[in-house]
Amino acid sequence: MSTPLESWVEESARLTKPSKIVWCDGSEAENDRFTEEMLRDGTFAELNQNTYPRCYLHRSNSNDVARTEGLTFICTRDRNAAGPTNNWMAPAEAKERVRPLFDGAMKGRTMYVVPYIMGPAQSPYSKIGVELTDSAYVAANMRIMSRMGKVALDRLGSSSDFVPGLHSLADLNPDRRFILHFPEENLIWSIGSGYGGNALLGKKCFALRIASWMAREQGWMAEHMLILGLEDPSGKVTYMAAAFPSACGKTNLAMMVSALEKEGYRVWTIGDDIAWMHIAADGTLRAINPEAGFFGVAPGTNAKTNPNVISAVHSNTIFTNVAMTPGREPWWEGMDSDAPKGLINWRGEQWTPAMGPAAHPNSRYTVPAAQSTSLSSHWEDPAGVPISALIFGGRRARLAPLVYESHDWQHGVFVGATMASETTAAATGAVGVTRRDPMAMLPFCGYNMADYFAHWLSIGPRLKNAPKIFHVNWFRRSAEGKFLWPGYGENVRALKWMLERIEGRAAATETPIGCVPTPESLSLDGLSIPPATLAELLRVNSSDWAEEEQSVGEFFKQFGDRLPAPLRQEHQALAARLSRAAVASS
Ligand code: GTP
Ligand code: SPV
Ligand code: MN
Repeated sequence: MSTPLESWVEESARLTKPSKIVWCDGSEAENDRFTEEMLRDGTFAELNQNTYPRCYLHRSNSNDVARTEGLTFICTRDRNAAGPTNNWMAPAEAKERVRPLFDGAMKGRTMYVVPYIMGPAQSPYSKIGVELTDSAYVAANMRIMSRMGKVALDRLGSSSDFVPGLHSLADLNPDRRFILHFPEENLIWSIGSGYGGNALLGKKCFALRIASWMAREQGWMAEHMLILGLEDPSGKVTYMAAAFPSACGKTNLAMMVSALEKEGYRVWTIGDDIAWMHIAADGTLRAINPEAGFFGVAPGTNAKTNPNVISAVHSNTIFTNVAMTPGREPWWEGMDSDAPKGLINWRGEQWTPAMGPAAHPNSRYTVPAAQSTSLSSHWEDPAGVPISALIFGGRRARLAPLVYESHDWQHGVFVGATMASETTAAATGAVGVTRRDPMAMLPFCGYNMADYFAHWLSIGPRLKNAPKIFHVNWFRRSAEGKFLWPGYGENVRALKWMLERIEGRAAATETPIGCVPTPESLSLDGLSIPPATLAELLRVNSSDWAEEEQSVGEFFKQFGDRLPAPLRQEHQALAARLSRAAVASS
Protein backbone atom coordinates (compact mmCIF):
# COMPACT_ATOMS: atom_id res chain seq x y z
CA MET A 1 0.00 0.00 0.00
CA SER A 2 1.41 3.38 -0.90
CA THR A 3 0.99 6.44 1.31
CA PRO A 4 -1.03 9.48 0.15
CA LEU A 5 2.28 11.24 -0.54
CA GLU A 6 3.64 8.34 -2.61
CA SER A 7 0.42 8.16 -4.63
CA TRP A 8 0.52 11.87 -5.38
CA VAL A 9 4.20 11.73 -6.38
CA GLU A 10 3.45 8.81 -8.74
CA GLU A 11 0.46 10.56 -10.23
CA SER A 12 2.45 13.79 -10.75
CA ALA A 13 5.32 11.88 -12.32
CA ARG A 14 2.94 10.21 -14.76
CA LEU A 15 1.83 13.70 -15.80
CA THR A 16 5.17 15.55 -15.90
CA LYS A 17 7.33 12.56 -17.03
CA PRO A 18 10.67 13.34 -15.32
CA SER A 19 13.64 11.11 -16.18
CA LYS A 20 14.42 10.71 -12.50
CA ILE A 21 12.78 11.24 -9.10
CA VAL A 22 14.88 12.30 -6.09
CA TRP A 23 13.41 12.32 -2.60
CA CYS A 24 15.17 15.09 -0.66
CA ASP A 25 16.43 14.27 2.83
CA GLY A 26 17.79 17.76 3.51
CA SER A 27 21.25 16.46 4.46
CA GLU A 28 24.56 18.24 3.98
CA ALA A 29 25.75 15.50 1.61
CA GLU A 30 22.66 15.87 -0.54
CA ASN A 31 23.09 19.65 -0.63
CA ASP A 32 26.71 19.19 -1.76
CA ARG A 33 25.52 16.95 -4.62
CA PHE A 34 22.88 19.48 -5.74
CA THR A 35 25.45 22.29 -5.55
CA GLU A 36 27.92 20.35 -7.71
CA GLU A 37 25.22 19.65 -10.27
CA MET A 38 24.19 23.31 -10.36
CA LEU A 39 27.79 24.48 -10.75
CA ARG A 40 28.20 22.00 -13.61
CA ASP A 41 25.04 23.01 -15.50
CA GLY A 42 25.48 26.76 -14.90
CA THR A 43 22.51 27.23 -12.52
CA PHE A 44 25.05 28.39 -9.94
CA ALA A 45 28.19 30.50 -10.39
CA GLU A 46 30.74 30.01 -7.66
CA LEU A 47 31.50 33.05 -5.52
CA ASN A 48 34.86 33.65 -3.85
CA GLN A 49 35.11 30.63 -1.53
CA ASN A 50 37.72 32.32 0.69
CA THR A 51 35.62 35.36 1.56
CA TYR A 52 32.19 33.81 0.86
CA PRO A 53 32.46 30.09 1.69
CA ARG A 54 29.58 27.97 0.34
CA CYS A 55 28.01 31.04 -1.31
CA TYR A 56 26.72 30.91 -4.87
CA LEU A 57 25.20 33.23 -7.42
CA HIS A 58 22.15 32.33 -9.45
CA ARG A 59 21.06 34.44 -12.42
CA SER A 60 17.43 33.86 -13.23
CA ASN A 61 15.93 34.27 -16.65
CA SER A 62 15.63 38.01 -17.34
CA ASN A 63 11.86 37.67 -17.81
CA ASP A 64 11.59 35.98 -14.41
CA VAL A 65 12.88 38.31 -11.70
CA ALA A 66 9.88 39.06 -9.46
CA ARG A 67 6.46 37.80 -8.44
CA THR A 68 3.90 38.07 -11.22
CA GLU A 69 0.68 39.11 -9.55
CA GLY A 70 -1.26 39.20 -12.84
CA LEU A 71 -0.53 35.48 -13.38
CA THR A 72 -1.48 34.47 -9.83
CA PHE A 73 -4.95 33.00 -9.32
CA ILE A 74 -7.23 31.89 -6.52
CA CYS A 75 -9.29 28.98 -7.86
CA THR A 76 -12.51 28.52 -5.91
CA ARG A 77 -15.86 27.14 -7.07
CA ASP A 78 -17.59 30.39 -6.17
CA ARG A 79 -16.00 33.48 -7.70
CA ASN A 80 -17.05 35.57 -4.69
CA ALA A 81 -14.97 33.38 -2.41
CA ALA A 82 -11.86 34.85 -4.08
CA GLY A 83 -13.27 38.37 -4.03
CA PRO A 84 -12.68 41.48 -6.12
CA THR A 85 -8.97 41.89 -5.33
CA ASN A 86 -7.83 38.46 -6.54
CA ASN A 87 -7.55 36.98 -10.02
CA TRP A 88 -9.97 34.10 -10.18
CA MET A 89 -10.46 30.95 -12.23
CA ALA A 90 -12.88 28.11 -11.60
CA PRO A 91 -10.92 25.05 -10.39
CA ALA A 92 -12.04 22.80 -13.25
CA GLU A 93 -11.25 25.41 -15.88
CA ALA A 94 -7.86 26.17 -14.30
CA LYS A 95 -6.90 22.52 -14.33
CA GLU A 96 -8.10 21.99 -17.86
CA ARG A 97 -6.04 24.94 -19.00
CA VAL A 98 -2.86 24.22 -17.09
CA ARG A 99 -2.70 20.41 -16.97
CA PRO A 100 -1.58 20.23 -20.63
CA LEU A 101 1.31 22.57 -19.78
CA PHE A 102 2.45 20.15 -17.05
CA ASP A 103 2.14 17.20 -19.44
CA GLY A 104 5.73 16.13 -20.09
CA ALA A 105 7.06 19.38 -18.60
CA MET A 106 9.81 17.52 -16.69
CA LYS A 107 10.97 15.36 -19.62
CA GLY A 108 14.75 14.90 -19.39
CA ARG A 109 14.80 16.56 -15.97
CA THR A 110 14.86 15.43 -12.36
CA MET A 111 11.79 15.72 -10.19
CA TYR A 112 12.82 16.68 -6.66
CA VAL A 113 10.40 15.65 -3.93
CA VAL A 114 10.82 18.40 -1.32
CA PRO A 115 9.03 17.68 1.97
CA TYR A 116 9.08 20.60 4.38
CA ILE A 117 7.67 21.92 7.64
CA MET A 118 6.48 25.49 7.92
CA GLY A 119 7.18 26.37 11.55
CA PRO A 120 9.40 24.91 14.25
CA ALA A 121 9.61 21.11 13.97
CA GLN A 122 8.00 20.60 17.41
CA SER A 123 5.32 23.30 17.26
CA PRO A 124 1.64 22.34 17.29
CA TYR A 125 1.10 25.36 15.00
CA SER A 126 3.45 24.08 12.27
CA LYS A 127 2.21 22.57 9.03
CA ILE A 128 3.67 20.30 6.41
CA GLY A 129 3.99 20.89 2.70
CA VAL A 130 5.55 18.90 -0.10
CA GLU A 131 6.80 20.58 -3.24
CA LEU A 132 7.53 18.62 -6.40
CA THR A 133 9.88 20.67 -8.54
CA ASP A 134 12.23 20.26 -11.49
CA SER A 135 14.44 23.07 -10.19
CA ALA A 136 17.45 22.17 -8.03
CA TYR A 137 17.70 25.90 -7.25
CA VAL A 138 14.20 25.78 -5.76
CA ALA A 139 15.09 22.69 -3.72
CA ALA A 140 18.26 24.40 -2.42
CA ASN A 141 16.31 27.54 -1.48
CA MET A 142 13.57 25.50 0.23
CA ARG A 143 16.29 23.80 2.30
CA ILE A 144 17.26 27.21 3.70
CA MET A 145 13.76 28.70 3.95
CA SER A 146 12.02 25.79 5.68
CA ARG A 147 12.72 22.69 7.80
CA MET A 148 13.22 20.48 4.77
CA GLY A 149 13.75 16.76 4.22
CA LYS A 150 13.76 13.88 6.68
CA VAL A 151 12.47 15.98 9.58
CA ALA A 152 9.30 16.70 7.57
CA LEU A 153 8.84 13.12 6.34
CA ASP A 154 9.23 11.85 9.91
CA ARG A 155 6.58 14.26 11.14
CA LEU A 156 4.25 13.42 8.25
CA GLY A 157 4.48 9.62 8.47
CA SER A 158 1.76 8.06 6.33
CA SER A 159 -0.66 10.93 6.94
CA SER A 160 -2.41 12.81 4.16
CA ASP A 161 -2.14 16.04 6.16
CA PHE A 162 0.18 18.02 3.89
CA VAL A 163 -0.19 20.77 1.31
CA PRO A 164 0.89 19.44 -2.09
CA GLY A 165 2.55 21.90 -4.46
CA LEU A 166 3.44 20.96 -8.01
CA HIS A 167 6.06 23.18 -9.61
CA SER A 168 7.80 23.11 -12.98
CA LEU A 169 10.01 25.63 -14.71
CA ALA A 170 8.59 24.32 -18.00
CA ASP A 171 9.80 26.75 -20.68
CA LEU A 172 9.86 29.87 -18.43
CA ASN A 173 7.58 31.61 -20.89
CA PRO A 174 5.44 34.29 -19.20
CA ASP A 175 2.64 33.43 -21.66
CA ARG A 176 2.51 29.99 -20.13
CA ARG A 177 3.16 31.02 -16.52
CA PHE A 178 0.49 30.32 -13.89
CA ILE A 179 0.58 30.42 -10.11
CA LEU A 180 -2.62 28.63 -9.10
CA HIS A 181 -4.08 28.10 -5.63
CA PHE A 182 -6.92 25.70 -4.89
CA PRO A 183 -7.69 26.52 -1.25
CA GLU A 184 -10.72 24.21 -1.17
CA GLU A 185 -8.37 21.25 -1.66
CA ASN A 186 -5.17 22.80 -0.19
CA LEU A 187 -3.42 22.44 -3.54
CA ILE A 188 -0.86 24.61 -5.35
CA TRP A 189 0.18 24.46 -9.00
CA SER A 190 2.96 26.71 -10.25
CA ILE A 191 4.43 26.60 -13.72
CA GLY A 192 6.71 28.74 -15.88
CA SER A 193 8.65 30.64 -13.21
CA GLY A 194 11.64 29.79 -11.05
CA TYR A 195 11.64 32.97 -8.99
CA GLY A 196 11.00 33.65 -5.30
CA GLY A 197 7.38 33.76 -4.26
CA ASN A 198 6.29 32.24 -7.58
CA ALA A 199 8.35 29.09 -7.09
CA LEU A 200 9.30 28.60 -3.42
CA LEU A 201 5.82 27.30 -2.72
CA GLY A 202 6.16 27.16 1.07
CA LYS A 203 6.44 30.91 1.25
CA LYS A 204 3.71 33.11 -0.24
CA CYS A 205 1.63 30.34 -1.86
CA PHE A 206 1.31 28.11 1.21
CA ALA A 207 2.25 30.22 4.26
CA LEU A 208 0.04 33.13 3.16
CA ARG A 209 -2.53 32.31 0.45
CA ILE A 210 -3.46 28.77 1.46
CA ALA A 211 -2.74 29.37 5.16
CA SER A 212 -4.90 32.51 5.29
CA TRP A 213 -7.82 30.39 4.10
CA MET A 214 -7.05 27.69 6.70
CA ALA A 215 -6.61 30.38 9.35
CA ARG A 216 -10.06 31.82 8.77
CA GLU A 217 -11.64 28.36 8.98
CA GLN A 218 -9.66 27.47 12.10
CA GLY A 219 -9.72 30.83 13.90
CA TRP A 220 -6.11 32.00 13.60
CA MET A 221 -4.17 34.46 11.43
CA ALA A 222 -1.59 34.06 8.63
CA GLU A 223 -0.03 37.46 8.00
CA HIS A 224 2.67 39.15 5.89
CA MET A 225 4.44 40.30 9.05
CA LEU A 226 7.85 40.40 10.61
CA ILE A 227 8.11 39.46 14.29
CA LEU A 228 10.58 41.16 16.62
CA GLY A 229 11.31 41.44 20.32
CA LEU A 230 12.17 44.86 21.73
CA GLU A 231 14.34 44.54 24.85
CA ASP A 232 14.22 47.43 27.32
CA PRO A 233 16.93 48.49 29.79
CA SER A 234 15.49 46.18 32.46
CA GLY A 235 15.90 43.20 30.14
CA LYS A 236 12.16 42.80 29.54
CA VAL A 237 11.30 41.85 25.94
CA THR A 238 8.09 43.04 24.29
CA TYR A 239 7.09 41.35 21.05
CA MET A 240 5.70 43.19 18.06
CA ALA A 241 4.59 42.08 14.58
CA ALA A 242 4.60 44.44 11.61
CA ALA A 243 3.00 44.26 8.17
CA PHE A 244 4.69 46.32 5.47
CA PRO A 245 4.23 45.58 1.76
CA SER A 246 6.95 43.83 -0.22
CA ALA A 247 10.30 45.66 -0.15
CA CYS A 248 9.05 48.19 2.42
CA GLY A 249 11.38 47.37 5.29
CA LYS A 250 10.29 44.21 7.18
CA THR A 251 13.67 42.45 7.05
CA ASN A 252 15.50 45.63 7.98
CA LEU A 253 13.25 46.40 10.95
CA ALA A 254 13.31 42.82 12.23
CA MET A 255 17.12 42.65 12.10
CA MET A 256 18.03 46.19 13.05
CA VAL A 257 20.94 47.19 15.20
CA SER A 258 19.23 49.65 17.51
CA ALA A 259 20.44 53.24 17.59
CA LEU A 260 19.47 53.19 21.28
CA GLU A 261 21.59 50.18 22.19
CA LYS A 262 23.67 52.21 24.69
CA GLU A 263 20.44 53.15 26.47
CA GLY A 264 19.59 49.46 26.73
CA TYR A 265 17.13 49.04 23.85
CA ARG A 266 17.86 46.06 21.61
CA VAL A 267 15.94 44.35 18.86
CA TRP A 268 15.75 40.55 18.56
CA THR A 269 14.59 38.82 15.39
CA ILE A 270 11.90 36.13 15.34
CA GLY A 271 10.92 36.42 11.68
CA ASP A 272 11.22 38.82 8.74
CA ASP A 273 8.30 38.12 6.40
CA ILE A 274 5.49 35.89 7.67
CA ALA A 275 3.72 35.42 11.01
CA TRP A 276 1.26 32.71 11.97
CA MET A 277 -0.64 33.89 15.02
CA HIS A 278 -2.92 31.89 17.29
CA ILE A 279 -5.08 32.76 20.25
CA ALA A 280 -3.55 30.86 23.15
CA ALA A 281 -5.51 29.39 26.07
CA ASP A 282 -4.59 32.42 28.22
CA GLY A 283 -6.06 34.81 25.63
CA THR A 284 -2.74 36.12 24.33
CA LEU A 285 -1.98 36.32 20.63
CA ARG A 286 1.06 34.11 20.03
CA ALA A 287 3.15 34.24 16.88
CA ILE A 288 5.48 31.79 15.20
CA ASN A 289 7.68 32.39 12.19
CA PRO A 290 6.85 29.58 9.76
CA GLU A 291 10.12 30.12 7.89
CA ALA A 292 13.70 29.10 8.67
CA GLY A 293 15.60 31.57 6.51
CA PHE A 294 15.49 35.06 5.08
CA PHE A 295 14.85 35.70 1.38
CA GLY A 296 15.85 39.34 1.59
CA VAL A 297 16.18 42.29 -0.76
CA ALA A 298 19.90 42.91 -1.48
CA PRO A 299 19.97 46.52 -2.78
CA GLY A 300 20.26 49.04 0.04
CA THR A 301 21.75 46.44 2.40
CA ASN A 302 25.07 47.55 3.89
CA ALA A 303 27.07 47.55 7.11
CA LYS A 304 25.20 50.66 8.30
CA THR A 305 21.64 49.76 7.34
CA ASN A 306 21.71 46.07 8.28
CA PRO A 307 25.03 44.90 9.77
CA ASN A 308 23.40 41.70 11.07
CA VAL A 309 22.56 40.53 7.59
CA ILE A 310 25.86 41.64 6.13
CA SER A 311 27.74 39.34 8.49
CA ALA A 312 25.19 36.55 8.01
CA VAL A 313 25.45 36.45 4.20
CA HIS A 314 29.19 35.69 4.17
CA SER A 315 28.57 31.93 4.20
CA ASN A 316 25.96 29.35 3.13
CA THR A 317 24.06 31.97 1.15
CA ILE A 318 22.45 31.85 -2.27
CA PHE A 319 22.48 35.19 -4.07
CA THR A 320 19.99 35.72 -6.87
CA ASN A 321 20.44 38.39 -9.57
CA VAL A 322 23.07 40.45 -7.76
CA ALA A 323 26.16 41.75 -9.56
CA MET A 324 29.61 40.16 -9.16
CA THR A 325 33.00 41.85 -8.74
CA PRO A 326 36.15 40.69 -10.57
CA GLY A 327 37.12 39.05 -7.26
CA ARG A 328 33.88 37.03 -7.52
CA GLU A 329 32.20 38.72 -4.59
CA PRO A 330 28.53 39.74 -4.65
CA TRP A 331 27.78 43.42 -5.22
CA TRP A 332 24.66 45.58 -5.36
CA GLU A 333 23.58 49.19 -5.37
CA GLY A 334 23.61 50.69 -1.89
CA MET A 335 26.45 48.45 -0.68
CA ASP A 336 29.26 50.36 1.05
CA SER A 337 31.60 50.63 -1.90
CA ASP A 338 31.21 52.37 -5.24
CA ALA A 339 30.84 50.05 -8.20
CA PRO A 340 34.26 48.45 -8.75
CA LYS A 341 35.85 48.27 -12.19
CA GLY A 342 35.11 45.10 -14.10
CA LEU A 343 31.74 44.48 -12.49
CA ILE A 344 29.54 41.78 -14.05
CA ASN A 345 25.87 42.74 -13.91
CA TRP A 346 22.94 40.56 -12.88
CA ARG A 347 22.50 39.40 -16.47
CA GLY A 348 26.11 38.18 -16.57
CA GLU A 349 27.37 41.01 -18.83
CA GLN A 350 30.32 43.39 -18.39
CA TRP A 351 28.62 46.33 -16.71
CA THR A 352 28.77 50.03 -17.57
CA PRO A 353 26.77 52.69 -15.69
CA ALA A 354 24.76 53.40 -18.84
CA MET A 355 23.22 49.92 -18.47
CA GLY A 356 21.28 50.91 -15.33
CA PRO A 357 21.53 49.09 -12.00
CA ALA A 358 24.19 46.34 -11.94
CA ALA A 359 22.17 44.28 -9.47
CA HIS A 360 18.49 43.79 -10.24
CA PRO A 361 16.40 46.05 -7.93
CA ASN A 362 14.68 42.87 -6.67
CA SER A 363 17.92 40.89 -6.31
CA ARG A 364 17.95 38.80 -3.14
CA TYR A 365 19.98 36.70 -0.73
CA THR A 366 18.73 33.43 0.77
CA VAL A 367 20.35 32.92 4.16
CA PRO A 368 19.65 30.57 7.10
CA ALA A 369 18.00 32.52 9.94
CA ALA A 370 20.32 30.80 12.40
CA GLN A 371 23.24 32.78 10.94
CA SER A 372 21.91 36.09 12.18
CA THR A 373 23.41 37.39 15.42
CA SER A 374 20.13 39.21 16.09
CA LEU A 375 18.15 35.98 16.27
CA SER A 376 15.98 35.71 19.39
CA SER A 377 16.53 32.70 21.65
CA HIS A 378 12.74 32.24 21.38
CA TRP A 379 12.57 32.12 17.60
CA GLU A 380 11.81 28.40 17.57
CA ASP A 381 9.66 28.41 20.68
CA PRO A 382 6.90 25.89 19.83
CA ALA A 383 4.30 28.06 21.59
CA GLY A 384 5.36 31.21 19.75
CA VAL A 385 5.92 34.61 21.35
CA PRO A 386 3.15 36.80 22.85
CA ILE A 387 2.40 39.83 20.67
CA SER A 388 1.80 43.21 22.35
CA ALA A 389 1.76 45.46 19.28
CA LEU A 390 0.70 45.11 15.67
CA ILE A 391 2.16 47.63 13.27
CA PHE A 392 1.03 48.55 9.78
CA GLY A 393 3.11 50.66 7.45
CA GLY A 394 4.02 51.49 3.91
CA ARG A 395 5.93 53.78 1.63
CA ARG A 396 4.16 57.11 1.54
CA ALA A 397 6.15 60.07 0.27
CA ARG A 398 3.43 62.31 1.71
CA LEU A 399 0.50 62.10 4.08
CA ALA A 400 1.23 59.43 6.68
CA PRO A 401 3.12 60.60 9.79
CA LEU A 402 6.15 58.77 11.17
CA VAL A 403 4.02 56.86 13.67
CA TYR A 404 0.50 56.96 15.09
CA GLU A 405 -1.63 54.83 17.34
CA SER A 406 -5.16 53.69 16.61
CA HIS A 407 -7.91 54.13 19.17
CA ASP A 408 -8.78 50.48 19.64
CA TRP A 409 -8.85 47.13 17.84
CA GLN A 410 -11.71 48.02 15.49
CA HIS A 411 -10.12 51.34 14.51
CA GLY A 412 -6.78 49.54 14.14
CA VAL A 413 -8.34 47.07 11.71
CA PHE A 414 -9.67 50.05 9.74
CA VAL A 415 -6.16 51.56 9.67
CA GLY A 416 -4.74 48.25 8.36
CA ALA A 417 -7.58 47.76 5.87
CA THR A 418 -7.04 51.20 4.36
CA MET A 419 -3.25 51.33 4.30
CA ALA A 420 -1.57 52.22 1.03
CA SER A 421 1.96 52.08 -0.29
CA GLU A 422 4.04 52.86 -3.35
CA THR A 423 4.69 49.74 -5.43
CA THR A 424 8.22 48.26 -5.52
CA ALA A 425 10.35 45.97 -7.69
CA ALA A 426 9.24 42.92 -5.66
CA ALA A 427 6.45 42.38 -8.19
CA THR A 428 6.49 42.96 -11.94
CA GLY A 429 4.78 46.14 -13.12
CA ALA A 430 5.16 49.85 -12.48
CA VAL A 431 7.22 50.94 -9.46
CA GLY A 432 6.28 53.90 -7.25
CA VAL A 433 2.53 53.84 -7.87
CA THR A 434 0.51 54.32 -4.68
CA ARG A 435 -2.04 51.56 -4.22
CA ARG A 436 -4.16 50.31 -1.35
CA ASP A 437 -2.56 47.22 0.12
CA PRO A 438 -4.67 46.15 3.12
CA MET A 439 -2.52 44.66 5.87
CA ALA A 440 0.21 44.28 3.17
CA MET A 441 -1.87 41.27 2.05
CA LEU A 442 -3.30 42.51 -1.26
CA PRO A 443 -1.22 40.01 -3.29
CA PHE A 444 -1.35 37.28 -0.64
CA CYS A 445 -4.85 36.98 0.80
CA GLY A 446 -6.27 33.63 -0.37
CA TYR A 447 -9.92 34.66 -0.14
CA ASN A 448 -12.34 37.55 -0.33
CA MET A 449 -10.69 40.58 1.27
CA ALA A 450 -14.02 41.68 2.79
CA ASP A 451 -14.24 38.36 4.64
CA TYR A 452 -10.61 38.80 5.65
CA PHE A 453 -11.52 42.15 7.24
CA ALA A 454 -14.38 40.45 9.07
CA HIS A 455 -11.99 37.77 10.30
CA TRP A 456 -9.62 40.44 11.64
CA LEU A 457 -12.52 42.19 13.38
CA SER A 458 -13.53 38.91 15.02
CA ILE A 459 -10.10 38.26 16.54
CA GLY A 460 -9.78 41.34 18.80
CA PRO A 461 -12.76 40.59 21.06
CA ARG A 462 -11.44 37.05 21.60
CA LEU A 463 -8.15 38.33 23.05
CA LYS A 464 -7.58 39.07 26.72
CA ASN A 465 -5.17 41.96 26.16
CA ALA A 466 -5.55 42.75 22.48
CA PRO A 467 -2.33 44.17 21.03
CA LYS A 468 -2.31 47.91 20.40
CA ILE A 469 -2.35 48.70 16.69
CA PHE A 470 0.01 51.32 15.22
CA HIS A 471 0.85 52.72 11.80
CA VAL A 472 4.32 53.82 10.71
CA ASN A 473 5.88 55.49 7.67
CA TRP A 474 9.68 55.61 7.34
CA PHE A 475 9.41 57.00 3.83
CA ARG A 476 7.97 60.50 4.11
CA ARG A 477 9.85 62.93 1.83
CA SER A 478 10.61 66.63 1.71
CA ALA A 479 9.47 68.86 -1.14
CA GLU A 480 12.93 68.20 -2.65
CA GLY A 481 12.23 64.47 -2.54
CA LYS A 482 14.61 63.56 0.29
CA PHE A 483 13.63 61.16 3.07
CA LEU A 484 12.76 63.16 6.18
CA TRP A 485 13.54 60.29 8.55
CA PRO A 486 16.92 58.48 8.69
CA GLY A 487 15.26 55.08 9.05
CA TYR A 488 16.91 51.69 9.69
CA GLY A 489 18.47 51.50 13.20
CA GLU A 490 16.88 54.85 14.07
CA ASN A 491 13.43 53.28 13.69
CA VAL A 492 13.91 51.90 17.19
CA ARG A 493 12.95 55.38 18.41
CA ALA A 494 9.43 54.83 17.06
CA LEU A 495 9.36 51.32 18.55
CA LYS A 496 10.35 52.74 21.94
CA TRP A 497 7.47 55.24 21.75
CA MET A 498 5.08 52.39 20.97
CA LEU A 499 6.43 50.39 23.90
CA GLU A 500 5.86 53.36 26.19
CA ARG A 501 2.32 53.79 24.84
CA ILE A 502 1.66 50.12 25.63
CA GLU A 503 2.95 50.76 29.15
CA GLY A 504 0.89 53.94 29.40
CA ARG A 505 3.93 56.22 29.76
CA ALA A 506 4.42 58.24 26.55
CA ALA A 507 2.60 61.43 25.64
CA ALA A 508 0.60 61.79 22.44
CA THR A 509 -1.50 64.31 20.56
CA GLU A 510 -4.98 63.31 19.53
CA THR A 511 -5.55 63.87 15.77
CA PRO A 512 -8.42 62.85 13.47
CA ILE A 513 -6.49 59.75 12.35
CA GLY A 514 -5.22 58.64 15.76
CA CYS A 515 -2.62 59.54 18.40
CA VAL A 516 0.64 61.03 17.14
CA PRO A 517 3.72 61.48 19.39
CA THR A 518 4.29 64.89 20.91
CA PRO A 519 7.72 66.08 19.70
CA GLU A 520 9.12 65.66 23.24
CA SER A 521 7.81 62.11 23.65
CA LEU A 522 10.20 60.72 21.01
CA SER A 523 13.76 59.92 22.16
CA LEU A 524 15.81 61.79 19.58
CA ASP A 525 19.11 62.14 21.48
CA GLY A 526 22.05 61.81 19.13
CA LEU A 527 19.96 62.64 16.07
CA SER A 528 20.09 66.07 14.50
CA ILE A 529 16.60 66.53 13.17
CA PRO A 530 15.61 70.21 12.75
CA PRO A 531 12.37 70.99 14.62
CA ALA A 532 10.66 71.91 11.35
CA THR A 533 11.51 68.50 9.90
CA LEU A 534 10.21 66.77 13.00
CA ALA A 535 7.01 68.80 12.77
CA GLU A 536 6.63 67.73 9.14
CA LEU A 537 7.25 64.08 10.07
CA LEU A 538 4.49 64.19 12.67
CA ARG A 539 2.08 66.45 10.76
CA VAL A 540 -1.47 65.31 10.04
CA ASN A 541 -2.80 67.56 7.32
CA SER A 542 -6.58 67.45 7.50
CA SER A 543 -7.24 68.51 3.91
CA ASP A 544 -4.82 65.86 2.54
CA TRP A 545 -6.48 63.32 4.81
CA ALA A 546 -9.91 64.40 3.62
CA GLU A 547 -8.79 63.44 0.11
CA GLU A 548 -7.48 60.15 1.45
CA GLU A 549 -10.78 59.51 3.19
CA GLN A 550 -12.59 59.99 -0.15
CA SER A 551 -10.32 57.49 -1.85
CA VAL A 552 -10.93 54.97 0.94
CA GLY A 553 -14.63 55.25 0.11
CA GLU A 554 -13.85 54.39 -3.52
CA PHE A 555 -11.73 51.45 -2.43
CA PHE A 556 -14.42 50.10 -0.13
CA LYS A 557 -17.10 50.28 -2.86
CA GLN A 558 -15.78 47.20 -4.68
CA PHE A 559 -16.69 45.00 -1.70
CA GLY A 560 -20.36 45.99 -1.82
CA ASP A 561 -22.51 44.60 0.97
CA ARG A 562 -19.80 42.19 1.96
CA LEU A 563 -17.77 44.98 3.60
CA PRO A 564 -18.19 44.57 7.38
CA ALA A 565 -20.39 47.30 8.88
CA PRO A 566 -17.81 48.25 11.56
CA LEU A 567 -15.42 49.36 8.80
CA ARG A 568 -18.13 51.53 7.26
CA GLN A 569 -18.70 53.04 10.70
CA GLU A 570 -14.99 53.70 11.17
CA HIS A 571 -14.89 55.34 7.76
CA GLN A 572 -17.81 57.61 8.67
CA ALA A 573 -16.26 58.41 12.04
CA LEU A 574 -12.98 59.40 10.35
CA ALA A 575 -14.85 61.64 7.92
CA ALA A 576 -16.67 63.29 10.85
CA ARG A 577 -13.44 63.85 12.80
CA LEU A 578 -11.79 65.35 9.72
CA SER A 579 -14.64 67.77 9.06
CA ARG A 580 -14.69 68.82 12.73
CA ALA A 581 -10.92 69.48 12.46
CA ALA A 582 -11.46 71.50 9.28
CA VAL A 583 -14.13 73.62 10.98
CA ALA A 584 -11.92 74.15 14.04
CA SER A 585 -8.96 75.31 11.94
CA SER A 586 -10.96 77.63 9.65
P1 GTP B 1 10.03 41.67 1.14
O1 GTP B 1 11.08 40.66 1.40
O2 GTP B 1 9.84 41.95 -0.30
O3 GTP B 1 8.73 41.34 1.79
O4 GTP B 1 10.60 43.09 1.70
P2 GTP B 1 10.80 43.71 3.15
O5 GTP B 1 9.53 44.32 3.62
O6 GTP B 1 11.45 42.74 4.05
O7 GTP B 1 11.80 44.93 2.85
P3 GTP B 1 13.35 45.12 3.20
O8 GTP B 1 13.60 45.24 4.67
O9 GTP B 1 14.13 44.10 2.47
O10 GTP B 1 13.63 46.55 2.56
C1 GTP B 1 13.38 46.84 1.22
C2 GTP B 1 14.13 48.07 0.78
O11 GTP B 1 13.76 49.18 1.60
C3 GTP B 1 15.64 47.93 0.91
O12 GTP B 1 16.25 48.49 -0.21
C4 GTP B 1 15.97 48.68 2.17
O13 GTP B 1 17.27 49.21 2.13
C5 GTP B 1 14.90 49.78 2.19
N1 GTP B 1 14.56 50.17 3.59
C6 GTP B 1 14.30 49.34 4.63
N2 GTP B 1 14.07 50.03 5.77
C7 GTP B 1 14.19 51.34 5.45
C8 GTP B 1 14.06 52.55 6.21
O14 GTP B 1 13.81 52.57 7.40
N3 GTP B 1 14.23 53.72 5.51
C9 GTP B 1 14.53 53.74 4.17
N4 GTP B 1 14.67 54.92 3.57
N5 GTP B 1 14.65 52.62 3.43
C10 GTP B 1 14.48 51.43 4.06
C1 SPV C 1 7.69 39.64 -1.25
O1 SPV C 1 7.58 39.97 -2.44
O2 SPV C 1 6.91 40.06 -0.36
C2 SPV C 1 8.79 38.75 -0.83
C3 SPV C 1 9.61 38.14 -1.88
O3 SPV C 1 8.96 38.50 0.36
S1 SPV C 1 8.83 36.77 -2.64
O4 SPV C 1 9.28 35.57 -1.97
O5 SPV C 1 9.24 36.76 -4.04
O6 SPV C 1 7.40 36.89 -2.50
MN1 MN D 1 7.46 39.62 1.65
